Amino acid sequence: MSKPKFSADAHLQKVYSTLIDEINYHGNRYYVLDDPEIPDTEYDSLFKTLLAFELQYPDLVSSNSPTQRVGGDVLTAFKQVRHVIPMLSLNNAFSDDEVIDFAKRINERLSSEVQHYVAEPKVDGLAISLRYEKGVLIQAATRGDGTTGEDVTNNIKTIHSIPLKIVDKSYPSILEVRGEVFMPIKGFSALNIAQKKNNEKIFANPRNAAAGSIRQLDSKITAARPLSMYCYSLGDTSEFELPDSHYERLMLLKSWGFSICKEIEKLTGIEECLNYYHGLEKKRDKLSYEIDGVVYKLDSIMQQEQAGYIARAPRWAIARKFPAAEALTILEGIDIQVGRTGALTPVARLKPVTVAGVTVTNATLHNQDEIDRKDVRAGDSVIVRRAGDVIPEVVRVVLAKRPKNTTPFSMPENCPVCKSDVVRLEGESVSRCSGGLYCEAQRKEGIKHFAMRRAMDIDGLGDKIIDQFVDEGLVQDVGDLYSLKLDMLKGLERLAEKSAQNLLHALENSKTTTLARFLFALGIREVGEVTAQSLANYFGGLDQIKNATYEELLLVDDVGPVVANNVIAFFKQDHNKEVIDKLLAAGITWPDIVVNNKKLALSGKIFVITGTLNESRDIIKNKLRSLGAKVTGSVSKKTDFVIAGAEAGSKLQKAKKLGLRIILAAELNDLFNDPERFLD
Ligand code: JCF
Repeated sequence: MSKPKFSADAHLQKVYSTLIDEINYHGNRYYVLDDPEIPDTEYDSLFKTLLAFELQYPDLVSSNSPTQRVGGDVLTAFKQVRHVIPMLSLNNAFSDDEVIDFAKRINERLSSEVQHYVAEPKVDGLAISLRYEKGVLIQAATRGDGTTGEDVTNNIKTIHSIPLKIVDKSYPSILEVRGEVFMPIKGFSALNIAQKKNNEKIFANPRNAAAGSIRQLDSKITAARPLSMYCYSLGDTSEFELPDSHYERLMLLKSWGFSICKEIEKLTGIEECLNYYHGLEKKRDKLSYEIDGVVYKLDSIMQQEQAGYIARAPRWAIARKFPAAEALTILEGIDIQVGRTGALTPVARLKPVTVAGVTVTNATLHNQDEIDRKDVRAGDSVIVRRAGDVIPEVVRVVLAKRPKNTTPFSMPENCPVCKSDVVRLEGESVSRCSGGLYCEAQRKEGIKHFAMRRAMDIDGLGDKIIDQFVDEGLVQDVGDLYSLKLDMLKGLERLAEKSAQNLLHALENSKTTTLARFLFALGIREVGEVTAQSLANYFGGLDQIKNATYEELLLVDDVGPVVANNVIAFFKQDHNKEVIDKLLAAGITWPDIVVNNKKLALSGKIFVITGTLNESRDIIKNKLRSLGAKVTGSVSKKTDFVIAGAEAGSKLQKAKKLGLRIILAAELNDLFNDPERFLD
């Protein structure tokens, strides 16, 4: 028998990985299962051994070693991450009846009575998607707009309850796990005490603290924050036999080392779901983390797929929200805000009051009709309500406390900023300033929108600075921003030389963007981030969008007649054309989307999907789009590829006639794993 060859390297590697596995095992018992097997001192001693080992053999240090959770390089910005499968939002229900309606709708849609639901607390944090390849955490991203988020991998790695590596033997080689990152209440209180002592920002609530900790360019700061994560679903996965039950999938995640909320239950019938909510309502104060309701999901994945989606939310799930917190205060006056599109919004100026831990000084009154309906007047005592991150609102007036001599409110006839006429169209509830870009308020708001993080992301160009630029006549519209020079900024209040330099730098950086962000930044009416992304995906270039006809625009996902008309009207206006030309001349560009430093393999390729496929069309479409491809509905000479499922009909015939490249269902996996092979 031949002796095995002795290799010092292999031996050291083995010692090292055994030690890592042991520490990970105990870390999981402590941080995830909350059931440690060994005393803390012993854990610390194992950890010290690992540190000593790594000090001696620095070449062996692995990025998934538990010592690498401490945070590292300081970033200058977050990279963008395109989600292969979009991160969904949830529809809300505010009463038992609305939950019962949800069940009825589902039963009707599936033509059978749904038996099993899974209920879980709706944790108040921020949604994160973790991507594992071959069991190793390689990327973590925020939800962003659901389609594109930010790469926060370094920060997420500092969270102890998130495995850096999956220990179990059997898992899909590509695995995305989604969940909520949150800050436990105790940790939040301790953090705020420390922040106060160090004269640092105090966080309003655990959710803000969690979000602020994750959006940190310096991961060492994140590492010092007490964060945790509960996982609640899967995203993209490679071929793997997964159970058909959502509950079983969660248990599988748990066995892989992920943290699952202990309160999650599999329930039978909608009655049990209602009881679960009322039980949790009682338990709410005893939980160690903040929740704002309950999430119900159909347990059967097959039924989930049958139920499908509406826009960005699944039909197979609903969030039952706890009632929002309310407080009594005095409405001192009603101010008018002028928005980007000239809409006038009445805003209640309130005597400051604390609602669920947050000081509220303003509340929206929406519009004249709302004010009339509630009969809100200056001087009234009012109940204000604040739910999660929505703008506080005035619920009602306490008439018994109304002082004498109040008068009903009515919208001004002239814009409070530019004095132009205020108009209110037939059948509309909004009053608008007719001043357009003559109105300073509208111009300022347009620039603020442009600079927003989710738009051009111009760091340091805050509201106050924008007000100053417009007031001083330095900037008329967004096109002027890129002509700002250091000497023009000298002597401005709030802008020391260093900040001015940083701002010019940020402006320069913002020039490289994406088409979707640029479109969104332009502020076309009703073109939000999602619509901007759809337009960018569909048309691929600005010129194509500029020249698109009404009919073409209607072909885009979630573009209806109103948006189509707004887009056309926007690009028709000479002023807008000039601004766009100025911006492009200043050097604004959107390179092909690059993911993990690779140009997207299917960039610019046009696909048509036909016939029945194993995976849902939406998923396939998203996978194609995440590789840069465009998916259209009809086959033409311009089409590059046709994906043909079972029973493909006329489109396949046409594709064959045109001699197009046809991809069969069986080839789809190859296409997604190695798209380059399909490009000759
Ligand atoms: O805990 C949450 N905030 C939460 C958010 C839980 C869930 O199960 C969710 C969610 C958002 C979307 N599920 C989806 C699909």
